[in-house]
Amino acid sequence: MKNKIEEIKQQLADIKVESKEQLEDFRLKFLSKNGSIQSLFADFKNVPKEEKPKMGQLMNILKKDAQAIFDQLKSEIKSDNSTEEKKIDLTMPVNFEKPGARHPISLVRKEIIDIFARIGFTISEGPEVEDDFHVFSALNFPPEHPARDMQDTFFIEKDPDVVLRTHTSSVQVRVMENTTPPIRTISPGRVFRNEAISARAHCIFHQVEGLYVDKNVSFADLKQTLMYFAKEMFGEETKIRLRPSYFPFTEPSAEMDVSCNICGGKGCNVCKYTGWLEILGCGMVDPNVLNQCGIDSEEYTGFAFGMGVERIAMLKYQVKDLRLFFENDLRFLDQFQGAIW
Ligand code: 2U9
Repeated sequence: MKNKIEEIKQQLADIKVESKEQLEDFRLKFLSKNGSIQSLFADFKNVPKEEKPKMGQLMNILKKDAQAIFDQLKSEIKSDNSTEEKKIDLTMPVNFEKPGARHPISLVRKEIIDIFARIGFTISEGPEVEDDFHVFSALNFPPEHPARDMQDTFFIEKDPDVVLRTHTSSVQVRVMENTTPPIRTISPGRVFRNEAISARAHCIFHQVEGLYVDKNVSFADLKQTLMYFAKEMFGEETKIRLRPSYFPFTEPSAEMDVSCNICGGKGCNVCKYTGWLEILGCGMVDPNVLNQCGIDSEEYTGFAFGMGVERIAMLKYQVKDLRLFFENDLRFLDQFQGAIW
């Protein structure tokens, strides 16, 4: 009996357990009902009476030790396995570094572009540094118009013919110069005006302008196109109204308001209790402009419109100060959806 105990002790000292399967083998070999330690107890009756107390003690110690070794191995295998599982778990969500997101102006710009793209408008882009003709003369600005003044326009060289564009209409002038109607295009882009920076104005901002030139284009087409835009942008229940206005490049001209999407037209502090929000200017392209751009105003008519992207974004996101769009404070930018993938 003593030899058997020593033998089992040695086996316990030599054993190597590295997996759940080997742990189970260990349990079966030493601790189970048919295991070697239990069989010692079965043989206990054959131990001479005088040796029984000593042998009983040794057997109990052996059993306890074997159980302690088993428990220790079990806990080691468990923690080992859990780190291994973590390493290879392909279903775990990836721990991305913060990936960045689109700027609110980019989001709104894209939304506007998509709305017009759905009804067949193409996208046109052009230079930010322009000449006088494409920014002013072609668009019917008289020589003494205040917009041509240094107070309103940035000149970047001594040459008064080189200006930063004050609107993206210059892009559409270029499209008209190079295209035979029908023309259906929008021109999104950055524009520059020599203005004092405030909560409502900035010297750099973004516009989307639209132009449609074809035979028989009417004011009714303009109105319907803008109503479609307003409903897509601000919701199906949105109403529009057009107020007469003046621009050198359109005749007749109008400004468009949408019903306030905050109070539904009832009146609130966003719409200054009028129920309406001004969002864009528009009109029928002045025949002089068509002619200047090489399009026969006897044959073709057109409508045009223009809007400031910052203004639309301020209304959409309830932003009270335009300067926030230019500061790139992450606490501000983090509030907008629009991951970059
Ligand atoms: C061509 C002919 C006419 C574009 C137009 C407006 C009216 C307008 C302003 C809105 C806010 C500029 O960003 S803003 O300050 N724009 O009110 N823009 S009609 O008319 C054109 C464009 C191109 C060849």
